[in-house]
Amino acid sequence: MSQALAAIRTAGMRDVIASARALIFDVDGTLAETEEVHRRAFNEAFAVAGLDWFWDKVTYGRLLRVAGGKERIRAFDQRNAVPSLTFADIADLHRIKTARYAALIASGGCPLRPGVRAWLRSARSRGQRLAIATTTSHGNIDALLAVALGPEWASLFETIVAGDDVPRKKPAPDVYLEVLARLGLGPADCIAIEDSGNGLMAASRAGIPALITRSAYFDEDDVTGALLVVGDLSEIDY
Ligand code: XBP
Ligand code: MG
Repeated sequence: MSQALAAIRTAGMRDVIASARALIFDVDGTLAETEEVHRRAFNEAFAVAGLDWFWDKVTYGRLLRVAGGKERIRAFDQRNAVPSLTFADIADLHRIKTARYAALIASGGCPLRPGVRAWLRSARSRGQRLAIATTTSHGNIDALLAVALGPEWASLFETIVAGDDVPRKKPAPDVYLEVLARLGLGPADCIAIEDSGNGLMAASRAGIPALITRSAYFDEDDVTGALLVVGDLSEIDY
């Protein structure tokens, strides 16, 4: 597609997005590039628990196809013929990881991706309703956004649905269906903003058109069917 045509398409899609009654944001990889902080928190939790595990970037990139930190730990443990961790062990390990993630974010923060802050501000000025649909936990969302947006961050979002609020994590549509139910809107009234193939699938299965902002770990994901694909939200003058 020529640059001129791409620009026209982006401008056209901008108006489609601006006409939505609600924008539903994914968190990890979309609002901020958090996965390197998650990976460090996992590795620090393994060390605290006395496990000789270490997830390098290649291993973590593969494991990220499994949505959910607990599910990711279980998938890695099951690579052994005889898994070593019980469900309770995994829950305990994930609690340590979540505490490390909060501490890492509090000490170093993780900045919002380019354009995110402007999009949130513009959407609110248009009267668009904002929501979050994520696989991660409420604690992780608060840790990230309290630093990035200040202590009143939650007042920006009408509803926040996290991974453990619904039976099935992405790519199942559950988090998006729950957001729609809470907002009392139909899927065509909304636009999802995502970074991964799993996220696109979850939104699409809920019937919600999705804009993809490419992120570090999901840059190669197949995102066929997305409304629009951008490197980051600053590419659209919203
Ligand atoms: C991304 C995820 C999460 C994070 C880790 O969520 O799949 O599992 O990688 O967080 P999303 P937890 O892109 O939907 O925001 O360890 O809390 O799962
Ligand atoms: Mg994501």
